[in-house]
Amino acid sequence: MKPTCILIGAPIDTGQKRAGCLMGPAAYRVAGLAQSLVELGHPVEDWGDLSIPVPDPVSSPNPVVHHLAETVAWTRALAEQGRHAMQKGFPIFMGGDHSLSLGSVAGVAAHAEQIGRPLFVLWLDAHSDYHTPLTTQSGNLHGTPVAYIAGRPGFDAFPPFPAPVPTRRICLYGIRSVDAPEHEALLQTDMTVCDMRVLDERGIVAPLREFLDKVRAENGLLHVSLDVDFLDPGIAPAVGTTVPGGTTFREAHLVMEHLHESGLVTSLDLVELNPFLDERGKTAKLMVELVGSLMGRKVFDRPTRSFG
Ligand code: NNH
Ligand code: MN
Ligand code: MN
Ligand code: MN
Repeated sequence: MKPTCILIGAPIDTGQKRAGCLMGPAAYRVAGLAQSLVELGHPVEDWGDLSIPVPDPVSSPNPVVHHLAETVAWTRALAEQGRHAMQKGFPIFMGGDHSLSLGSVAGVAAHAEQIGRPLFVLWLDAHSDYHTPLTTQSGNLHGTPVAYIAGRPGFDAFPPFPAPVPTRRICLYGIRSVDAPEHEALLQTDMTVCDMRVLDERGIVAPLREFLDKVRAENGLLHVSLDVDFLDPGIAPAVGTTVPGGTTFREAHLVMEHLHESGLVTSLDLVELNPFLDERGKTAKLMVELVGSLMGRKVFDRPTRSFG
């Protein structure tokens, strides 16, 4: 029995400064995400869009940080819903900007701890998102979730992360924009950092296989966080922070196909889609197709693959 996909919309715009990501969940629905999953044989439950209460103000020690109270409120709401969804099936968190993952991964981590399995995180992104609210220079909290997940200090306004993920269980994949304070902090860790240079030299599959082998060896849960800017802006223009030199159409599908074949992925974020910047739904449709590959769509279905 294929797992039930649980769609959770999180119309969040407050983790960065360009309006439009809040239309993301609607765009995924219009692009046919649920229908595509049904065609692949997955039961689908759409739990609708989350919302937050008007948040109590919180003060930030770093004056450039904006929308801290709203982001904390989203984090709480997503963590609770995410934990609940993990008990019922395979959550797909539809953003919304990447500040969504502060909450989605918190919920997934709480579940992993409860069932006593280690959580691994695969971060498909142009950026490392390893700032804390203290180190960010833009003040945009979408640049901070990996630090929260890893248990870095500086998140005092947030609920304590339920079970911080050791950095050796986190893999950044496709990155090509890292700020100096993030770089310095990352060098102090044993995180697997597959920047674009690594993928250019080694290919898109080999480093992924190595990470998946680690997940398998420890019987881990695997959360995948897919930022639209992982993709090259030529194929995925609907994102506020385009960085040239991203993954191609085939590379991205190949990553998804390998993730499917691994059978290890247990939850997914779709983040940073800004439909206001899209070209006739091109990016939304591509993201839906990529989810299709991740959930089992194949170009040609052979009983076995033997590419080594
Ligand atoms: N590192 C930059 C910042 O913190 C950019 C982050 N932007 C992203 N992350 N889109 O994925 O502001
Ligand atoms: Mn703002
Ligand atoms: Mn990101
Ligand atoms: Mn990014």
